[in-house]
Amino acid sequence: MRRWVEENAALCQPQAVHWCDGTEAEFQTLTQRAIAEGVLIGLNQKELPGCFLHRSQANDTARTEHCTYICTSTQEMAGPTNNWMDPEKAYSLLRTHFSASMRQRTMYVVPFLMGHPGSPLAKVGVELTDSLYVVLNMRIMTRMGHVALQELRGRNTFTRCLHSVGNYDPQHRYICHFPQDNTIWSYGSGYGGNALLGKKCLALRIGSFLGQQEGWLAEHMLIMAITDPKGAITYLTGAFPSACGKTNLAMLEPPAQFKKAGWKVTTLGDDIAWMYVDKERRLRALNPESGYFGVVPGTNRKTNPNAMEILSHDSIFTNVALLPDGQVWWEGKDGIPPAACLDWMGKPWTPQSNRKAAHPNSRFTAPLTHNPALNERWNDPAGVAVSAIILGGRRSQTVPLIVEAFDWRHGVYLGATLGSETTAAAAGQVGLVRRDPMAMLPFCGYHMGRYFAHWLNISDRMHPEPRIFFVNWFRRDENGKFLWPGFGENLRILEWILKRCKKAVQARRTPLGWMPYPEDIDLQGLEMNRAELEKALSINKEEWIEEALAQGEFLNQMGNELPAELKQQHEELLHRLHSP
Ligand code: SAT
Ligand code: MN
Repeated sequence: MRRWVEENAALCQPQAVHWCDGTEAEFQTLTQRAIAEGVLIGLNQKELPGCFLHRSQANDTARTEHCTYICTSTQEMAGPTNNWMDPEKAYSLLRTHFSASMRQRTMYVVPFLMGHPGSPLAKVGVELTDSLYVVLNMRIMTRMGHVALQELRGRNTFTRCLHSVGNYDPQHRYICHFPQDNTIWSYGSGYGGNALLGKKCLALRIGSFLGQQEGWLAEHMLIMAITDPKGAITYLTGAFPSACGKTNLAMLEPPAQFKKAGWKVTTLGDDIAWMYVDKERRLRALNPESGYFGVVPGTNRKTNPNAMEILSHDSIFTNVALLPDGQVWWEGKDGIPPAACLDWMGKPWTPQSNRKAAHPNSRFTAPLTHNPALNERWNDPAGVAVSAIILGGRRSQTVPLIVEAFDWRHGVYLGATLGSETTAAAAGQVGLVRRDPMAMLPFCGYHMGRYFAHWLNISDRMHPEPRIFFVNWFRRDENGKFLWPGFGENLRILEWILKRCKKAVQARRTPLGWMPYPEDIDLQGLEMNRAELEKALSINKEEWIEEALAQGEFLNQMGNELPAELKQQHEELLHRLHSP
């Protein structure tokens, strides 16, 4: 590792090299340095103790998927859904960019651990970066410093992560993954998913590649626990594309009468799940991260009270608006908009300004332990046994509120064909339906067809398999009104899921899968009647034949790597849709 650091220091030519130890004292020192360098702005320490604001470059506010590459020895290994670059070409191109890129800057050496100390699944990475913002965020999002070096002892490998913001030029931005070398080189961006290399780059792209070889799953999933009034705890994981409410679902606050009856929801993770099959043949999930990097806009006491608590102290805000009194504001916060503030770029803003004050992809970074509803097993290296997997997308039409897969294979088909409208979490147009299998389209580090096969195969080792469900909280009526209230009320759907897991409720067979009888969803206390629920659950066959054809077209891109089982699932779906 030392040799590798020296080599890269010789390449990037920083004026200093700082080895991070991950201590609180170091965090304080580096925070002060970040303020002095203008990387962080101190906030009102009375109202928001330990909180700071970071404003990114205006052109560096989201993941840039078109600059993200999987650099495997053949293009075929990366598959049809990834950008590919020849590794030699990528190394040589990026070497020219990294060359002297840290002149007059400090290179921070950030050892970090994804997963729990002592866990066989845990992975050690070392990120070399010239961004203090990255260092401070890595300290929250990963187990950083001494603990990672400790883990490195006795291992023969670590993920080599090299990062420089360069001059933030989007024309020269590259997020390159070399899974065969266990290496990540990221240049030209300081944004979370592009620059905190433990997160999407290691825990998902490199992770999924390793998972396929080693027989486990690295997934873009939340992990949550639901305690019912009898005290029984059920663990669920859930895959949703970025900015589709994963964090809100993971931290769900039960509606008042559910709370009174004894329902409780606790969180293990809000973004990434590593899952493996244990000796008892059960699927177990753990969260390799140690913090949240959550979307801020829309967060308030009603939509996510736990997140409001989490970000109320010792957290880093990115690209929110700054109030005159040193507090922060964003669209969808409780209360009325401020008369005046500084927007996410630091420009004066009033409600009359014809633009958002906070960036739609503005974020907070805070430790897991801030969460008042943190599940007590969050730090258990064995993870938790998963009873159900929930998949979902953002679809204003066509896709019903809830469907249960007939079996594991059908569930894999539902995941493989998941469609969702694009959001501000990635650069590009917002609101277009795109296929995002298992919400992993931007994060799968190898051929997507082989990833489907891996999902199908892993069930051979499981007994029983978790049940798989598909939800859509975002369906709207002809006037554009949401058909389902969402947020805490989603527990009403989760309750049905739990009953299905316990075989405590019947379901009706539909062409799409098992669906609830409307009377089995508890609507008490909602301003919503059965007819409206039926609308949220309705299936329009014509729309669905079109949808199924679009799914088939997407699957065909996998060519010879499309597992025969999924082809068959597709044909069976069409057959069911065409049956009277
Ligand atoms: O990629 S990030 O981790 O920054 C956020 C997301 O898109 O899920
Ligand atoms: Mn995510």
